[in-house]
Order: sequence, then structure tokens, then C-alpha cells
Amino acid sequence: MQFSLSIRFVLSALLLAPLGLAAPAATDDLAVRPVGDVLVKRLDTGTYCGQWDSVTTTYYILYLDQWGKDNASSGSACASLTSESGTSLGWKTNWTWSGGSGVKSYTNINAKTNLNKQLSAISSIKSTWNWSQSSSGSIVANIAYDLFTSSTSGGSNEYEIMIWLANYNAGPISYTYGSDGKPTPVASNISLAGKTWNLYYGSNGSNLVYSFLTSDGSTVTSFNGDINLFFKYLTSNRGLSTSQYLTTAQGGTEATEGTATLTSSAFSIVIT
Ligand SMILES: *[C@@H]1O[C@H](CO)[C@@H](O)[C@H](O)[C@H]1NC(C)=O
Ligand SMILES: *[C@@H]1O[C@H](CO)[C@@H](O)[C@H](O)[C@H]1NC(C)=O
Ligand SMILES: *[C@@H]1O[C@H](CO)[C@@H](O)[C@H](O)[C@H]1NC(C)=O
Ligand SMILES: *[C@@H]1O[C@H](CO)[C@@H](O)[C@H](O)[C@H]1NC(C)=O
Ligand SMILES: *[C@H]1O[C@H](CO)[C@@H](O)[C@H](O)C1NC(C)=O
Repeated sequence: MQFSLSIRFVLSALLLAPLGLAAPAATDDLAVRPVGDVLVKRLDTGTYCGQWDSVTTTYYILYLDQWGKDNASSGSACASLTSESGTSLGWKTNWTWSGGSGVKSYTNINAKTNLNKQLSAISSIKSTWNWSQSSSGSIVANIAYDLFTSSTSGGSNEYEIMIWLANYNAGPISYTYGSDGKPTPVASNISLAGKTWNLYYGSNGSNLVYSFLTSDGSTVTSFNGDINLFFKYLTSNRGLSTSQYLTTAQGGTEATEGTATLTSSAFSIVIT
């Protein structure tokens, strides 16, 4: 239709003129469409509760990942995105699980960009995570980053690096345990990203798992630091190879038992 074409021409001329670009021919519809798509893009703030539901944004994917759901005698988890500002996302998840052993769900935000670089080629993994949690009664859960590496680009996971910002009656994977039945660290009082951490090491049958937990058991409700420092510690001190590829970088909550709502006001993972 002649009318709509001329409107498009005016629109594209207006939008492109400030960039100093030549206005495309009236029939060059493609030149307009990407601009229009950006203008109408809205964050999907719907509530998702399906076992494997996901929501994709510009830089991240929200995964429900209720992988141990069938082990629970009852329960469910839901999640939604609440805000997006540049690389910073707001999101929340509510969950309730009872019965069974093991983790029921790991609702998480997964970084989409700059993955599959070798550790030697990564200069930083800057992250902010501001959150609060409300729960009723005693819960078993953590709030943690979870990053995976492989010896090949996009290959199957070999190592898993966890940074626990909170531990509610849970425990890290470990080869060694004390006489009190608690996992024992392989290194203590490691200063990284403004906090002091103990490191645990073990296998969960699939991956060799390094877990950093705060040395004093404190909760970190406002993390702002470079996760690459944790990798540098492991490559310098624990023999993790710098040729490993970072395949996955995510942060979320492993929920085993109880009822809680985790609200993250700002979450970002930026790999460079
Ligand atoms: C989580 O919140 C949603 C929205 O308020 C609600 O529909 C759902 O039942 C809640 N789920 C759980 C497990 O608390
Ligand atoms: C929970 O369920 C998963 C998936 O069905 C299974 O692989 C796992 O062994 C179960 N874990 C426990 C602790 O029962
Ligand atoms: C995160 O919380 C800290 C401490 O309250 C605050 O200084 C910072 O501005 C917050 N960051 C974002 C991105 O909201
Ligand atoms: C870690 O630091 C704490 C507090 O300074 C100290 O009590 C503890 O002995 C240290 N642990 C080790 C294994 O060095
Ligand atoms: C160990 O094994 C899984 C593969 O089945 C991983 O996907 C999972 O995240 C895992 N991690 C921990 C900490 O148990």
C-alpha cells in the first residue's frame, strides 16, 4: 500500500538521519524493522512454574530447572523476571519442597554471551548480585554461582566452580569429612573479591566440584566482584588448567527443603 510505504519512508528517514546514514529507499522495509523491534521489545515478567520453563532476555536465560522435583513428596517452584537495565536483571523465585533427599530445583540466571572462551583468554567475569530472601521455618538451600568448564569448546562439563553467597543447612560436595560429619575444606581463609572463603573439593559423580563458602559462614547479600579471581586462584593454586573452556556461568538457588522467596534486585554476569 502506497500510504504505509510512505509512512515507513518518513520513519526510517527520521530514525536514521541523526546517525548520518542515508535514508533507504521506500521499499527497503528491512532497514526499519530492527529499529521497530527494539522499540517495542518488552521484558517478559510473567510467572513461570513449569519444571523446565525458561525465559530468554538480551543477555541471560532464566531457567526453572526443577531437576529433582520427582524426588519430593510435594512442592513446586516458580520464577519471574522483574526488571532489566543494561546487563542488570531483577528476578525472583518462590519455592516450597518437602520430602525426599537431594536438591529439587536450581532456579538460575544463565549468562548467554562470551562463553566458550578458554580461561587463559578471559580477562574478567564481573558480577553484581544484590538479593534478599524470606523463608518460613527451617530450610535447606543455598544461594550460589555455578560455573562449568570443559576441555573442549562447548564440550561436556568436567569441572564445576561454585561460589556460595548463602548456606541454609546445606553442604558442599567434598571428598573429606570431619568426625562431626561435616565436610572439611582443602584450603581456608582465601581472600577474594573482598571476602574470605574456604574451599571444598569433591566429585558429584559427573563433575569435579570446587566450592567456595565464606570462612565465617556469613551470608553475602550484596556481591560485587570479579568471579575470574576465583578461577585465577584455582589455576594458580589447585592445578585447574587455564586451557579449560568456560561453558556455563549462572547464579541461582539450589532448593532442597522448606519454603522461601528469593528476590534479586540486581543480578549481572559480564564475561570479557
Ligand atoms: C509463587 O508465586 C506465584 C505468584 O504469586 C503463585 O502463583 C505460586 O503459587 C507460588 N508458588 C510457590 C511454590 O510458592
Ligand atoms: C533425584 O532425582 C534425579 C532425577 O530424577 C535423580 O537423578 C537423583 O538421583 C535423585 N536424587 C536423590 C538424592 O534422590
Ligand atoms: C547493590 O547493593 C549495594 C549495597 O547496598 C549498592 O551500593 C549497589 O548500588 C547495588 N547495586 C545495584 C546494581 O543495584
Ligand atoms: C582462619 O582465620 C580464622 C580467623 O582469623 C582463624 O581463627 C583460623 O584459625 C584460620 N584458619 C586457618 C586454617 O588458618
Ligand atoms: C553434579 O552433577 C550434575 C550432572 O548430573 C550437574 O549438572 C550438577 O549441577 C552437579 N553439581 C552439584 C553441585 O551437585
